[in-house]
Parts: sequence; structure tokens; C-alpha cells
Amino acid sequence: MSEGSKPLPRRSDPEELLGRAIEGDRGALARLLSYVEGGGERSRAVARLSYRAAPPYVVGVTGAPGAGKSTLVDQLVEVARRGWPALEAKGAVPAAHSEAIDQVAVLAIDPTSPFSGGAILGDRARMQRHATDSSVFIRSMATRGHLGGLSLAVPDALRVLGASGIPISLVETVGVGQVEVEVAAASDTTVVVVTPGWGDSLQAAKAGLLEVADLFVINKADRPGGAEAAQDLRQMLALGGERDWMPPIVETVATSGEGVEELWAAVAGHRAHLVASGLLDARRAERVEQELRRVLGALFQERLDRLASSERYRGAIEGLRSGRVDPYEIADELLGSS
Ligand SMILES: Nc1nc2c(ncn2[C@@H]2O[C@H](COP(=O)(O)OP(=O)(O)OP(=O)(O)O)[C@@H](O)[C@H]2O)c(=O)[nH]1
Ligand SMILES: [Mg+2]
Repeated sequence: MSEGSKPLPRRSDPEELLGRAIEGDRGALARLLSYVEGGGERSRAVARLSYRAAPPYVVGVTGAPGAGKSTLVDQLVEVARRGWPALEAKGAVPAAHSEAIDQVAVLAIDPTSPFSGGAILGDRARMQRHATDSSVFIRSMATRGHLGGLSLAVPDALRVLGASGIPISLVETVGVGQVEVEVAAASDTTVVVVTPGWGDSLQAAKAGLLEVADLFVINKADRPGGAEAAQDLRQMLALGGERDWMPPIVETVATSGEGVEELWAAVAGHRAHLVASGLLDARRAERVEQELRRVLGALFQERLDRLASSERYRGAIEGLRSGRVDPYEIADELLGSS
């Protein structure tokens, strides 16, 4: 067989890559995630392969820039690998909660730049001690061209992690914009990180983080003002009225690891609540619907962009300028035949 008639190199075939990722090949997994980021046909092929797989349990960690999210995630990885802690309280400990966790993935989402910004490098450095540990998979993600941006790329990426057999994923996002808040809300347990000091909790509230939080962390508890921050949060939560789940508030010092065990226990407690109440499945089912909407939205947008660069569209604009027709008529006409 001549060189030219060979099929595509098998190592770039998504199915082959997924097979290898399941066997623990981290290079293959990294490549699949690059496909997801890159968008286009390859990302679709990856989605097709992985969408039936059970997703990992997703713990979203969000909060203002510099709150200590990466430092905290780095510590959480360490603690999480010891497994879900047994919850003594209330006797409500499903058997699933004593299971070991053999692998943990970390996704650090960078919404600031599609061209791999400085934040990613900082995060990498902060999590470097896990770099040679084969049970920890760390990845920074941006959206180079994924249709629908982060809000679709992240669920796709999580599904790939699930399909590869990774049971837990920690997702770090900066909670600043609508999309980041959406990404955080797509987690099973959303941890909102604030720091002591006036106004931080208020900022979190303004950014819409109060609604998505299942758990609050007051990090940098080695600084003064932790108790006041907790008080602020409690007051704001109380304004929201009764809820099924009142988000616990945990104080941590991420740099020393203080409070991180308690944080992990609180995550486990929330997970137990979701499982026991049936909310885990209900939330995931709801997310599937939201995802379909986003996919449709992205596809409509794509269609609109194509239409807007067509000859027909330019012709229609001419008609509009001459005042012969109104925009609604033209829109109907364009849509009817697009
Ligand atoms: N004093 C103190 N400093 C901390 C603590 N946790 C993190 N830091 C420091 O805060 C700075 C920011 O920490 P990161 O973990 O990078 O914060 P981040 O929220 O991931 O930051 P971005 O990803 O840039 O939004 C670093 O210099 C950390 O060493 C803490 O508990 N106490
Ligand atoms: Mg960070």
C-alpha cells in the first residue's frame, strides 16, 4: 500500500482515542479535550461518542479573581483522592458515599481569552505538584471556536471525562460574567469562594452567585474579617427565604490546607442530600434540556451568520433601504426559504 492511500493516522480518530483514554492514556484524553475546544466536526464526533456515558460528579469552584480558587482546588484534589468521607450525622449515608475515588480531573476554565491567557499559566504553576500524579488530570480550557462557547464546551468536556472513567471533576471558573455563572450552575455541587473583608459577599450576590451556591467558602480565613463575612452571607441568604438546602459556610486557609477536610465533608454532605432527595437526577435531567436549547441556539446563530453573508440577504437589505418592504416581511421571506 502506498503512503498516500493509508487511512487517517489512527491516533487522531476520536473512537480510538477514547479507547485509549479509558485505558488511562492521558495524552489521548488531552487530545479529545482539544477536539472539544476546537469545535467543528471533530468536536461533534467526540460528543457523539461520549454523550451516553455517566458524567463525573462535578464540583464547581467559582468566585472573584484572586479569591484563592486554584489554591483551594489543589488542596481539594489531595483530600478528594482519599475518597468520599463517611457522614456520621443523621445516619443518612448512602452506601455510595464510602466509595474510593481513584481519579480526579481538574478543569480550569479561562473565559478571558481564547488564546490561552496568563491566568492559565498561574493556575498550572499552582497545581504543579500533581503534574506527575497519574490519578490526577489537570487541564485548562478556553474555547477556540466551539460553537456556543464555554456553556457548551464545558459540558462536552465533562462528558468526555466521564466516558474515560473519571468519577470526579473539579471545575474552576471565575464568577464574573453570565456565562461563568452558567458554567458554575452546571455543576452538581457549586462552591462559591469569597474572602474576608467588606463587600466581597455583596459582589458575589451582585454577580448572581448567591443563587447558584450550594456551599460557601470564606477563604483566606487567616485574615481578619472572616466572621463578619460569614454574617453578611447568612443575612443575604436569609433574605432569600426558606430553602430545601441551606448552603453551609466553611472557613478555609487554602495556603495551609486548614479547613479543607471540612470543606470536602460539606461537599459530601451536599451530594448525600442530592442523592437522597432525588435532586441529583432531576437536576441532571433539567440540564440536558438546557443543553439542547444551547445547541439549538448555537445552530440557529450559525445559520443566521451564513444567511447574513449571502447574496439574498444583501438583496433584501437593498429592498429594505428603498422602503418597498418592512423588515418583518423580509425576515419571513428569508426564513421561509433559508
Ligand atoms: N493569606 C492567604 N492567601 C491565600 C490563601 N489562599 C490563596 N492565597 C493567595 O492568594 C493568591 C491568589 O490565589 P489563587 O489560588 O491563584 O486564586 P484564584 O482565585 O485561583 O485566582 P484567579 O484564578 O486568578 O481568579 C495567591 O497568591 C495565593 O497564594 C489563603 O487562604 N490565605
Ligand atoms: Mg485560579
